[in-house]
Formats: sequence, C-alpha cells, structure tokens
Amino acid sequence: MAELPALFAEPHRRYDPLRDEWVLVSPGRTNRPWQGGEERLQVEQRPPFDPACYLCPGNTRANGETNPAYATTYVFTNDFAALRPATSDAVLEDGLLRAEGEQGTCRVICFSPRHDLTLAGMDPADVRRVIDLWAAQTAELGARYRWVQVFENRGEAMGASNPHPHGQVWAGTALPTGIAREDASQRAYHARIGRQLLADVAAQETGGPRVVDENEDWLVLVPFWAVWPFEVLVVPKRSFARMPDLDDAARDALAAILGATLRRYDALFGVPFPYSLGWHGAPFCDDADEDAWRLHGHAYPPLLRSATVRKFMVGYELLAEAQRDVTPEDAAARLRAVGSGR
Ligand code: H2U
Ligand code: ZN
Repeated sequence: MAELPALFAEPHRRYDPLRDEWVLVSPGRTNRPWQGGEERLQVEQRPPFDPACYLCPGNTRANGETNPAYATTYVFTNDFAALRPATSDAVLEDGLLRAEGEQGTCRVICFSPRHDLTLAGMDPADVRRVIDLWAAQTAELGARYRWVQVFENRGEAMGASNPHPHGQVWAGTALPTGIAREDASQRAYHARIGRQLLADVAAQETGGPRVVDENEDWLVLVPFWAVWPFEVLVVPKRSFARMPDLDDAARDALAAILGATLRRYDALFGVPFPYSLGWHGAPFCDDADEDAWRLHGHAYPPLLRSATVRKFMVGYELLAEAQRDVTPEDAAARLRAVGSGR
C-alpha cells in the first residue's frame, strides 16, 4: 500500500462529497485519559424464544395484536408509528416560520423468528431473505412515497428497544434533509463529470488503505470522510440505483459481505457491536435521477475505543463541525485485522 500523506498524522479536515460537508480529524487523541462514562456491557445469553418479547412468533404486542407463528421474516405496521398515511397535508407559511404536513408509514421488520440471533450470526441464506424483504418493502412503498428508509438500530446504545433481531422501514412524502443533500451531490457530480460519484469513490478506493472487505459485487470501506469511529460505506461495484434493482448474484454477494462485516464489528471489542445501519438509493420522486444515484449502505457504530467507551457527538460537533480521533485508515486496518469468521 502506498504511504499515507504526512498531513494525516496531524489535525486536518476532510471533505464528504456525498453530504457536502467537512469533518475534523485529530489523530492520536484517543490516548487522552478517560474518567468519563462507560457503556454498560450488553453480553447476555438470550433464549431462542422469549415469552416476554413483543417480536417473537405467537406473542402479543403492546397494542394487543398477536404475531403469527412466522417461520422466516415478519413485517407489521409500527404500533407507535412516527408517520401515518392519513394526516394533514396543510402548509403553514408565517414569515420565517414554515411547516408542512407529512404523510407516511412505519413498519417493523423481524429478521428471524429466533430471539437469540443477529444478522451477524444468521446463515447467508437467511440474510438473503432479509435483503429480499428490504427490496420488496422498498419497491412497494416507493410506489406511494418519495422516500423509503430501511434501517436497523442495534443495541441499547443505539436506542433499540428490544434485542430480537429486527429493523424498521419508514416511508414518507418528503425528501428528508440528509437525502436531499446526497441527491443534490450525486446529481451535480453526474451532470459535471458524466460518471456516478460513488462509482468514482469505489474506483479510487479499491485496493487502498480504507477498504475493509470486498467480493465480486461489493466494496466495504471506511469512507475517507467518516465521522463515526468505525463507520463503513457498503457500495456495489456495478451500477444499481435502488435495492429492488439488485440482481440475484448481487443479493447473494451482499448477504455474504454484510454478515462478514457485522461479524468484524462484533469481533472488534468482543461484544455485540451496537450500530445503526441503513440503505440509500434513488428517491421515488417523479424527476428522480437514477443515472446519478448508486445504491449504498451506511453503518454508524458509536463505539470508540472499547466495548464500554463510546464516541459522543457533543460540544464542538454540535456547535461547529463533526470531529473524529482515530483516522479512517486506522479504523479500516483494525476492522481488516479482526477477521470475519464465525
Ligand atoms: P427499535 O428497537 O429500533 O426501537 O424498533 C422497534 C419498534 O417496534 C419501535 O419503533 C415498535 C416500536 O414503536 N413496537 C411496536 O410496533 N409494537 C410493540 O408492541 C412494541 C414496539
Ligand atoms: Zn423475541
């Protein structure tokens, strides 16, 4: 591997071309003494079925509905949905004060009937089933809504309410702020250069110091501009605008590399690694630019230097700009080194 620029050993800023923003990188700061809070360790043995779990097959949820005896995956409308289909579409404009009604829907996706499994521990064939479901949900809701956000919050540190393997999908009529930024960046880059922004990122990063893993169809890397310590970007090597566009081969290859990446996470500090993981593809707007967009996944884990010390987005980050201590190159090297075995 080529030598890293000397700049990377000193405080410097890096540019995120997807979100059009900067991050401050301050290498070496993790050596500072730490007398602050530590996360509680979440290593508990879970049974395959928990009679008190509201996601296990056959159990009753908070609103009194009963889950079917599902054998693979199960989707239901969130009983405490943040978006609902039949809400006001009124618009308020009062000087600087603006508001608009937002319609949508929120669903919960159970990845497995097994309470004790995680995506990292599931067989590739079962992860493939989850990918197929993510794709189907995206296609179905994309017919009605402009944005479909598929995601998983895992672990108490990320606010997950239940250890049963599950994710969520939220769909809404507006283009959320972060997506609008990614949309504008990819459109502008494609219009200017004639290639996809993420195709060029993949081409430039392949074989480099920030790659964590790759297979025939996918590249997993710690982005040059990563904000979270062990953040990764999952990019297909071929051009797919949205998850439903993935062909059979790309879905199988994704099941393999996603499981492997999440096992690297778990191996890093020897604990079930908390994270938020989600997918971004071309929006379903009438004027969507499918040529500019490339589907990709973001994983944002909060842990910084052990199972118990997390990164906080506070002070300078909240008031000025995101900042990180471990360089993306160091993070990638550590994720490569831990391996992805079961
Ligand atoms: P999280 O673990 O990421 O919070 O997702 C679980 C979701 O499940 C959460 O959004 C919903 C919560 O609203 N839920 C139900 O829909 N029914 C229940 O009986 C409990 C939780
Ligand atoms: Zn359960």
